[in-house]
Amino acid sequence: MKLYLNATSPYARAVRIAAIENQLDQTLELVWVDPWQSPEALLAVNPAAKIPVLVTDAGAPITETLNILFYLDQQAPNGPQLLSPLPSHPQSLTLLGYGQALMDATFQTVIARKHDGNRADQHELGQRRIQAIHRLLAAIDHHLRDHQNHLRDERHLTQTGIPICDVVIGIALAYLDFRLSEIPWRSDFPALADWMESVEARESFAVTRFK
Ligand SMILES: N[C@@H](CCC(=O)N[C@@H](CS)C(=O)NCC(=O)O)C(=O)O
Repeated sequence: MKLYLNATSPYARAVRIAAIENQLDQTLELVWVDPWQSPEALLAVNPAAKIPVLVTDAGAPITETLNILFYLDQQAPNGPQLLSPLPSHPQSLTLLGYGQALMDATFQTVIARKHDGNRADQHELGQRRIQAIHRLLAAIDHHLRDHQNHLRDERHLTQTGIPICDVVIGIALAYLDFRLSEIPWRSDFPALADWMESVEARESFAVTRFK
């Protein structure tokens, strides 16, 4: 399998982490590209000119991060590592959606600033994105604690895997630290900061750190 990626994309990092957690990273050839240059090799597999793209061994390009994560989980030699408690836990889907939205709002803020400077934040759309980030952090903090309690009750937390919602939320928070470090989410939400410490300690997070 081939993965088209760059080093600073939170979406591509989610795919790398899913590959490691599913023991598939050795089968993954990394193809480093700059999507903003629209290179021909990328356009050939994704007309949207976005990364990540996973090309399967049979040559099928898969785009959109969540699609790729679902595919990788199905390929895991020891069974799915990210999706296991998902079907019986709608809260996992709530958290996955909020985590994805946090990643999107943060990434769009970064890109808007890159193009329009800090005045991008003053426009109505910029304001909406920043407000969404703050609301999403509060909602994730609240729902994550609730979800952890449920999982603990049902002994899911004794599993060694990590749920897909934790991967996406962990990367969204790491991306906030990397690009919007002025948002003081750790002091606003100390329980979330504690949770993040255990997620960041995983090898899959450590070896894919943003740089
Ligand atoms: N919805 C997509 C978002 C992917 C995305 O926005 N990737 C960025 C890099 S972090 C990109 O390639 N941007 C290039 C562009 O928008 O032209 C996903 O979930 O994979």
